[in-house]
Amino acid sequence: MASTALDRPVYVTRPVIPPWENLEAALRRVFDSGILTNMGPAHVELEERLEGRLGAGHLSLWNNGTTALLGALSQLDLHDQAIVTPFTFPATVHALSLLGIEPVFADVDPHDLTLSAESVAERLTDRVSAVVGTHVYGNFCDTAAIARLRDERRPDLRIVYDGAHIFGRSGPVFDSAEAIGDVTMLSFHATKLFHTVEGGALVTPEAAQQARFRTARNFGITGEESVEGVGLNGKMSEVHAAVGLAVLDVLDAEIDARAALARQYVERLDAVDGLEVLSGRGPSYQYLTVRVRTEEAWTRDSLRSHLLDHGIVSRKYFHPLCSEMDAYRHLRSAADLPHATAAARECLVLPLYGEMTPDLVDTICDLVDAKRAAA
Ligand code: T4K
Repeated sequence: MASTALDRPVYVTRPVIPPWENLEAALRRVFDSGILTNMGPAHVELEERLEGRLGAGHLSLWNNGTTALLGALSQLDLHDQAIVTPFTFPATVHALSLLGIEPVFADVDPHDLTLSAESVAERLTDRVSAVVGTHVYGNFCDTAAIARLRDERRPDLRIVYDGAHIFGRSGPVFDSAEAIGDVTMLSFHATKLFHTVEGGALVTPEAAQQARFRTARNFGITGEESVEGVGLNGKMSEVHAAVGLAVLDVLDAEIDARAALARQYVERLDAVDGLEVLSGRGPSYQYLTVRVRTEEAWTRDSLRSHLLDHGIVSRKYFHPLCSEMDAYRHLRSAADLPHATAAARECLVLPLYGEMTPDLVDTICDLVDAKRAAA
């Protein structure tokens, strides 16, 4: 067994920190220019460079993923209800609630844990104005099936994706406009593979919609004396954009480092009886997720505690389900979500970040092996 004497807790992730000289130069350019926010040169450059990596769609930068989602939903003429996955970060459902849209939970696909198109079909009534799915651990929802459902049953239905985890894939983010839906939100939080410390973006297939989102993130202002519609302050500062540019310069190196570590993890963990490896085979290297089914002789929680005893801080993304949270558990749709409920009890995200050493991955895998052997 590799040494388990760690000099600090090992967290589920560590932010990508570009070389200090690069950061310093990027920040110096911002402060020397005197333009600190309101879509300055760093912001413009970052939007262009990020859009260049998308493969499809038009991008607007925002100050975090949650505001971006809120801004997007506010521009889609939603009313009454939206079908949403419960297996997501609270921000996805909160954004609907904050706009007065009642969430209707649908179950997830038992294999990739994204919103199940079948379950959406069962809950689709005239009261539903949107479907909001989350791409989980870098796996996309079945965007084609959800688009088919809209085309066949409700051409007016809005399709929104929470893609907080999907930027920073090797290769383009989207392979078609359909994969974007009406809009996809991205998060650039410090814990994401690509980050701007705090930040986010909206991607939409239409340039006209991109323009509407850009207006909405700046209070609805369209000119010195004109304000169109209702908007908010969703602008990313020049400081955050400059950090993003420096992170972008080292992003491919980070992806390569994580891909190598993930290969090592997958090779070792695939051999562990009663453990499924859910992510880590690319093209996304945001998370390395494993699953221990409740019928096994060991549990996800006992594995988490064992790792924690040895200084390894894994995370239960996403637990609790949003449908189990105080704000939502009273809803009728919060019951009877068997696949999401199982996922929330069985999934564990293990540390994955470029700075990790192969020895550390071996140590973690040894701990998993030891826990399994003791079960
Ligand atoms: N939708 C989905 C599906 C999301 O996952 C998220 C965010 C959103 C929407 C909302 O997007 P944003 O509005 O945030 O852009 C973290 C992040 O705060 C959150 O952004 C992220 N999802 C979520 C999955 O993870 P916590 O509560 O787990 O964060 P925290 O502080 O416990 O960080 C996790 C670990 O990362 C820590 O144990 C240590 C390490 N860490 C963290 C930070 C912030 C660092 O090493 N350095 C750092 O600066 O939510």
